[in-house]
Amino acid sequence: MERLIRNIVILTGAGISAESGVPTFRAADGLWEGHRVEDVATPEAFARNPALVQAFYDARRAALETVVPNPAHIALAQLDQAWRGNLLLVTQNVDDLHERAGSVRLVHMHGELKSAWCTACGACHRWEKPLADDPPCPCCGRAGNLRPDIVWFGETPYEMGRIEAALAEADLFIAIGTSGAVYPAAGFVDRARAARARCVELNLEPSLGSERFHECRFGPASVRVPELVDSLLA
Ligand code: BJW
Repeated sequence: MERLIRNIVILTGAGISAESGVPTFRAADGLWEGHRVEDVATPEAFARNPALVQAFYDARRAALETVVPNPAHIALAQLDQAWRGNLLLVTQNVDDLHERAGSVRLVHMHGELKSAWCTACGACHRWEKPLADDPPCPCCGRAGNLRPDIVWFGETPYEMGRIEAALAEADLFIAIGTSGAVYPAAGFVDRARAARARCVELNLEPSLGSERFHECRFGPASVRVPELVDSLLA
């Protein structure tokens, strides 16, 4: 007998924002073209050359103003609004397209471009301006300590307790547009399987973890996600 679906956990990666014009990480022409992302997205790389890293994130933060949510973000927001059971949308993305589409039950496990944190006092601030000119922290007033609120390699992702709790109760786990190259997110499918959830992957092509899913549907997120949401709400 098929299990009744009440609790849904959705994991999104860079692929869901690709059709909005936000580059992915590991494509041939991706964001870190010519570099291994594991070598550059680290606290050590920031310590070596803070000006370069700040300029890179300033440019990506500014570029958010030129992109809009696509039908995949919009469909997930409709699901969030209509679904009466538990739902948690966990995004690895640092863009703000899920919230601009209207998703509310949302966790940014790898941080956000539009947030800055002060390494002197620990405060986090919503941030839409550049950081390269070393502005003072609005909380402690000290300059030169604000960094992008991005989870780099070796740092702890946000809200892991909430995510683990949702995975332990999941009936349905859906991974969308993620390569399965980065842990702990790449291991969520195993947590969901341990909870006996049905696991569905939506991706343009097979990911590193495809064989761990019960079902894979290949194609652009802007098509596959609205299809799946329609079937869940039918
Ligand atoms: C489409 C599409 C379309 C295209 N439609 N699809 C084992 C267990 C735990 C940790 C580790 C482990 N082994 C190693 C680690 C450590 C490390 C790690 O994973 N290393 C790997 C290299 C092996 N992980 C960490 O350090 C993490 N922290 C950590 O583990 O702390 C310990 C801890 C764990 C748990 C609890 C408590 C403590 C931190 C990882 C931080 C990752 N940060 C980054 C960079 C941010 C900087 C920046 O933005 O510039 O986050 S890495 C980068 O990769 C970014 C992304 O969020 C992340 C995932 O990438 P994503 O989204 O999958 O993108 P792509 O480009 O790889 O794939 C795109 C996909 O879309 C492809 O599949 C396409 O086919 C598809 N696609 N167009 C549908 N139109």
